[in-house]
Amino acid sequence: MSNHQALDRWVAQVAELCQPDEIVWCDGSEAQYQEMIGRMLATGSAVKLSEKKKPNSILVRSDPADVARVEDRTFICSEKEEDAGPTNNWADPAEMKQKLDGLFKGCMRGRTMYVVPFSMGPVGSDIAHIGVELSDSPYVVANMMIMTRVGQPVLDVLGEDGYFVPCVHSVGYPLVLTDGTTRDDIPWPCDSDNKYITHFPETREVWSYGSGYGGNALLGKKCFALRIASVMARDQGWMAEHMLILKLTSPEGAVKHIAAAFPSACGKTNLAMMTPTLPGWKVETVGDDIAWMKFKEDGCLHAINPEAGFFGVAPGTNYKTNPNAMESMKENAIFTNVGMTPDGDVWWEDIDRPAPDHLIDWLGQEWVHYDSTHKAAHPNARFTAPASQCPVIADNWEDPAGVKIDAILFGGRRSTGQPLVLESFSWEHGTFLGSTMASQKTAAAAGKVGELRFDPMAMLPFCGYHMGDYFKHWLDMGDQGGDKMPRIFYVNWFRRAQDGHFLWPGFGENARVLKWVFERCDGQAEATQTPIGHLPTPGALDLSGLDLPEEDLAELLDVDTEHWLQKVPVFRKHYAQFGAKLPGRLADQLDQLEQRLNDAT
Ligand code: O2Y
Ligand code: MN
Repeated sequence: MSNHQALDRWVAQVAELCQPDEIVWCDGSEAQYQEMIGRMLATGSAVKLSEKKKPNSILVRSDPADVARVEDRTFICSEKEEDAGPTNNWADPAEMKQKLDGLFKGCMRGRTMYVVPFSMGPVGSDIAHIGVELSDSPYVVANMMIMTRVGQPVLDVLGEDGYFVPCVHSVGYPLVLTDGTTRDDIPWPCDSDNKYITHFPETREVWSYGSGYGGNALLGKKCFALRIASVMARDQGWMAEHMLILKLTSPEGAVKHIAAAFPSACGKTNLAMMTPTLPGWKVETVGDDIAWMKFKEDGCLHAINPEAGFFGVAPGTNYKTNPNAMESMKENAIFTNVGMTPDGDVWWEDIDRPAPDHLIDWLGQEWVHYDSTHKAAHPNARFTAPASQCPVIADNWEDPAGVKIDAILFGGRRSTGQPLVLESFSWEHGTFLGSTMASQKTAAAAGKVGELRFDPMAMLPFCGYHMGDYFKHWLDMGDQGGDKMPRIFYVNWFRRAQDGHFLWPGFGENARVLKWVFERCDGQAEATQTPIGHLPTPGALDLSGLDLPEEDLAELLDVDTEHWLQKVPVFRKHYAQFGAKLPGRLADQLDQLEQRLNDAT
């Protein structure tokens, strides 16, 4: 029970529907975290890792049918279909509520319903917002305790009548069936044929059924902090974005904060924790996935990371690609769907040590290195780790006032055409760049590898309303902020030469691009105007100590007019789907691009 009558009433209503055996309120304490781990160990949901190798850490293996976010089972249930727009699955809210009523009825029989009051952002920050997740999964509770701020301090801020976003989650595997028969629990309960990840933008609710995994079940993350928050942000005049936030310090000690939107699986966590190769430059992490930005008294946008942990992809993460992520998960971590070595440690593909002769793979089966035909870890295997354990976490990462954002980067995977970096001509042109953002598909997403998929502002799976209205919101924000808005850049670390090699080394060398961005914000670094934006002059990028062939640099900064002219009709087709909701100013931006390209030929 809390002091908040509406909250207590809602908890009682959901309990009446789901019929759990007991209700437990989460206080956010270490003892309660250990209680969740203990419950998972007892039911076989989790395996304890070696205290020597990974202190206070567990491994969890999911059902093979429940391994990732499910975009085709994710619904925006707005009153009007047109408000969900062409990029979302829409469902009628009344019909969906009826369906959910059927699914949730009795779904927690034989289980405990946990009440998880959580703050997205530092507790009490005026950029933060509160949610309450009701879930029947100890795995979800433990993850939420790492990923968000949970417990009594949140209820204290909520007081007697504070606002919270209600989030209901069930794995959909009751232990007592309707006919009264009982069944034993299983390591990863779910209802994989009946997943529904549903959002109600008008009433700002989330109902998630059938999956226990990541973004489907940790409802503070994608469901609240992006889909519902994007609606709140539109209505209240702020921004909820799929962006990392980093703090960049120059050798002279000057600081700028940069937010960056890249599609999923394009290296956001690596950039947020990067170790610069340029002497004297420092990158520190404020957040690796989501940014909430509001105007403050100075007229500038200030951002918080609404999360408190990382839910990062394990495969490919190692001491070369991201030593700070490796250090962050050294202890007090939850690993999901990775391999387990005989000495009780974790292993995954491209970790920086060879596979032992044998291990237990993510399916829980014996895996023998020399004749293995499948991967030891699932490609979407994850680590959950507290952000406070990151060696380069910024000292101000929990500042309730947020950090002033100086620059926004857009980017994606583009093997041709897109230069290493460019700066937009204006906020409006930057909005155009974000709205036409596209990335080549990786093996992680459905579809042909290498195919270009538009992912405006990296929000395609996460915008809770019509994308055309979302573009308008960006323009409105720009109108409000005027010349105090962050500068907007577009970066591409993935351009390839004719022979297929990557032209840019990436990782710590990306600091050279960040330095140019930093200096542009101060009106210092040189740029040339091209039809697609301002590009660094050949001498403006600091390439000292980097053995980059001259022809590679030329190609990285080349603007191929023919390539871009071919893109214009592709952009027009992309824009056409937004119909009358496409802001005229963006259609004008596209016309102006075409004009500039024609003038240049
Ligand atoms: O597969 C999932 O449920 C996780 S998706 C995810 C997790 C952390 C950060 N970003 C993402 C994403 O898909 O963008
Ligand atoms: Mn993400």
